Amino acid sequence: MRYHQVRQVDPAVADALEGERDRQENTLAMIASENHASEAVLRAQGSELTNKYAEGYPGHRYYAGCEYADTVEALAIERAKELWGAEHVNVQPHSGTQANMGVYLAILDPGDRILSLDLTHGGHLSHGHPANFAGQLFEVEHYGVDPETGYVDYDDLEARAESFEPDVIVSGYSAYPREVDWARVQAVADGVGAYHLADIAHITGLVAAGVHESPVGTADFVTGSTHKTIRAGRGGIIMCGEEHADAIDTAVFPGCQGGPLLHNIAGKAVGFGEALEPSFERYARQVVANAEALGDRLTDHGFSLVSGGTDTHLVLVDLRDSHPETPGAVAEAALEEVGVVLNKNTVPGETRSAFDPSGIRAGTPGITTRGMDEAACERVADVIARVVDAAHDERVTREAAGEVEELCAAYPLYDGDGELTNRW
Ligand code: DSN
Repeated sequence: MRYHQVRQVDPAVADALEGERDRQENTLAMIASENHASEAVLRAQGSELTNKYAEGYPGHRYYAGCEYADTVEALAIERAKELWGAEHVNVQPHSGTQANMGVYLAILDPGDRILSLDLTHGGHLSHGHPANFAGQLFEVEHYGVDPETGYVDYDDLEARAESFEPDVIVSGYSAYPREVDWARVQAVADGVGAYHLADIAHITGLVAAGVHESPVGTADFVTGSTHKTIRAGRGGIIMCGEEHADAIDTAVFPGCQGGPLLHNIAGKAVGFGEALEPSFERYARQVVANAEALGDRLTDHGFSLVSGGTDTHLVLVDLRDSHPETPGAVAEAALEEVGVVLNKNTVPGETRSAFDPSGIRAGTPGITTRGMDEAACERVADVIARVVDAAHDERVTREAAGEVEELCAAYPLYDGDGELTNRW
């Protein structure tokens, strides 16, 4: 039993942990921000570093006993520099949102201005939504995607930058299926004297593998999360040029965080090491090939994809034309019932609401980690189409659940030794 030590002291939690492992093994994780970390990453995250306080940075800590904490954090930084080619890296942010908070704190004062993509067009809460600290502390204006093409409207971005005069322009998105023109955003930022923050939370792995162009070296600041496409320990990261190093480090600690989560940083170090292996590039390329195959097949089934397709790890489906009676939440629930776990999502020009949106977002990082290829993704698209077409038909649901069970058995998440069976 994997969690026998937990079970001895806490059977209720052990049940939930075993249940979660089974859930991940027996369903298709298609929430675009999720992935499956290796056993080595999980072990590192569950290590004794959980117990250690190490405020400060390697070689400059406030407490004693930090020699191993220093080793782990220095390794994570060194490997991140190799993966993304950044001059300066801070691996302490507890999440992607904390990473963004660190950058804002380093460069903005309350009341300063952020220009970012609208949340319903694919942006993120931490880019200035009124319910988030970023929207509450700063003045925020949004640019959008072109309603016809679904691509970022860079002319709109430029026009708004000129009239709004932001202090920072945020690029990089959470539900945007296309590559971003970092150089174009940087040129706009330079033109209005703003900083450029590129948030690559979703595509850290694609950028590290060279599958997507990198904003590192172009944008002033690059933030990301470390557990999505990059598949390392859970948390965030900030990258920047040497000239901003002190401001960023001070903003993260003591600015907006206390002691770093060294156990998570150990997971980051291990995952970054894995991503430096040549196989990771094959994996990242397959993630995108799988998303394209998924999207093409969904299009064949009559679904409408925002921007008409994808260059990334995700597809964003606008259900309004093909399934006007099926909001995203209904599709999400019906698919969860058959073992396809994805999320309802707003779409550009949303006509419902954030809590009852018109679309679904499906990602391929997780199913690619379990070894799926384009043919398997087409089968998944067939399942999605059948279930969304007939969300309340029990016979369809039963058959689709059987198909998902077959797919999970054909592409098991773990081998007999409990290691990921990632075949890329
Ligand atoms: N919750 C993540 C996502 O799904 O995009 C971002 O923080």
